[in-house]
Amino acid sequence: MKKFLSICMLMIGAGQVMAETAKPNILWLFSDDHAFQAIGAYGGRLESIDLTPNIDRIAKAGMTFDRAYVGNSICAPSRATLLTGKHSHLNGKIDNKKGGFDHGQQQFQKILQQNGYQTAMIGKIHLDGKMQGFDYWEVLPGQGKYWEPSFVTEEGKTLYKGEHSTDVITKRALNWFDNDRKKDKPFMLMVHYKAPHRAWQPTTRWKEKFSTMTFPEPDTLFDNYEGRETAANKQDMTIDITMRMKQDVKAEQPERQKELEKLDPNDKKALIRLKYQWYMRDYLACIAGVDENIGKLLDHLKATGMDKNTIVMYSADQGFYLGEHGWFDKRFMYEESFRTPFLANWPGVTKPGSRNNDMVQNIDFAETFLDMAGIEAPADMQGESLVPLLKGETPADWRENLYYHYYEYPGAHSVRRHEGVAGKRFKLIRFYGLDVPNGEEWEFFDLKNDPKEMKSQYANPEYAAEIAKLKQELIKLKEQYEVVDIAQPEPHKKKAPKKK
Ligand code: SGN
Ligand code: CA
Repeated sequence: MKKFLSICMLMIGAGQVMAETAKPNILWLFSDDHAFQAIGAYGGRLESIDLTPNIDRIAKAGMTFDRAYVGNSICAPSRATLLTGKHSHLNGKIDNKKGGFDHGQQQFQKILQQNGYQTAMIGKIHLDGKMQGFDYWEVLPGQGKYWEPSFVTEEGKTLYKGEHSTDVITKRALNWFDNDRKKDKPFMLMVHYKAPHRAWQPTTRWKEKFSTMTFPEPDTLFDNYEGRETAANKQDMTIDITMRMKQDVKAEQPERQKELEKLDPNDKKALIRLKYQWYMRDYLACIAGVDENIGKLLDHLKATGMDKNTIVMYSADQGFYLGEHGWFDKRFMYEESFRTPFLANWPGVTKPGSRNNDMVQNIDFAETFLDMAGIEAPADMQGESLVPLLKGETPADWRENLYYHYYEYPGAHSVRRHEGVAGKRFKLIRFYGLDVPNGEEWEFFDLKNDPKEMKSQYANPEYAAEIAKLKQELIKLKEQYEVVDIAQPEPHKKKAPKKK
């Protein structure tokens, strides 16, 4: 009996040690173009529709980051930064064009894998070529399709007939949990949704739910870009001109035709308003689908008890304009696209319902994952671990400013190349290169007095000292991040008209 008891004691003791030292699992949930304005936990003008009850579960159980940003607000570059912990100029993926990303380079998942983690990636990654460092990967080719998506795996292609990508991605993740997960290892599973990317094609069940709803407009829907003529005024991403009646807002649908018929044909603003409503219905319905599916994954964690030792995080590749400045799309260093949602629940570590207001950036994610697993990050990763922040212990010398650089010009939506530096209150942007008068133009914003960034104060002498400070900071950050000049491609040549 004595012997039996002592064996039991030993086993209990070993169990405790195991529980204390067991490395956490990581479930990383990611979507494409999800604006923070469209997440319940972030409040704002869409809060009352209770759009994201499941993403909000992460917020309620964990920490919501109010100042999470990207370094280059566009899809493939953002994902390359996520995996490498490096800004675009160092990981090679500066824009969405094919190529540029060397899968052979160092990435956090390779290091996790070498340190005993089982790693998997399911969904959109937008980096052509074979993934490395994942025990299992199943990714959409390029942008992928909303309906009947095909996926690329190590073995070849799989096709999901008659299904919606959001549902398939979740189903594949659940299948991975049931059939592939090695219970003797901690895991890192990345689930990357294609939604709510343009052209906003929700599942039928969610489309119907949103089909008659109306949503508040942003104050800046009719921005005239005064004082921001070079870039903001010259882009190609307005609801008015760029948003297509057919492919984007599907105006041919009978119920939309009826709404269209009611408009005064001379009222240009009324059409913009209606397009905004149609856009919001489809975009938000896509998000409702993502949220519903995230609910399934969270429920699965709970039902299996994995929730106790699994860190769950939600983010997106960048923010998005929901009509602010009259736009959709992203790319600019203005808040709506520079910022990205980021919420994290680390059971027993993050304080339930807590908020973080520190300047964090997507260069930080890779090092954070490694730190969570107790692994030291390689010296050439450029971010900082967010683990102390998640513990509620922001270091006293935490960074005050972030560096940003957008490259894809000439390119879709015609946003001029720009780089910049942003602190909590002030933001300095330098547009440069092709189609920027005299090759360079600066903007400066005071976010405290002008949170919607409607007036550049660059020429205002009252801000001269702050501007000079941020210019110095820009030089400093460029040195710190080892920024190199990257040649800009030639402008698109206009095709010569055909001779008759
Ligand atoms: C497509 C979209 C653009 C979008 C880019 C990049 N046009 O080209 O609106 O900016 O992708 O998006 S569409 O007609 O194909 O919808 S990203 O998320 O991959 O960066
Ligand atoms: Ca994107």
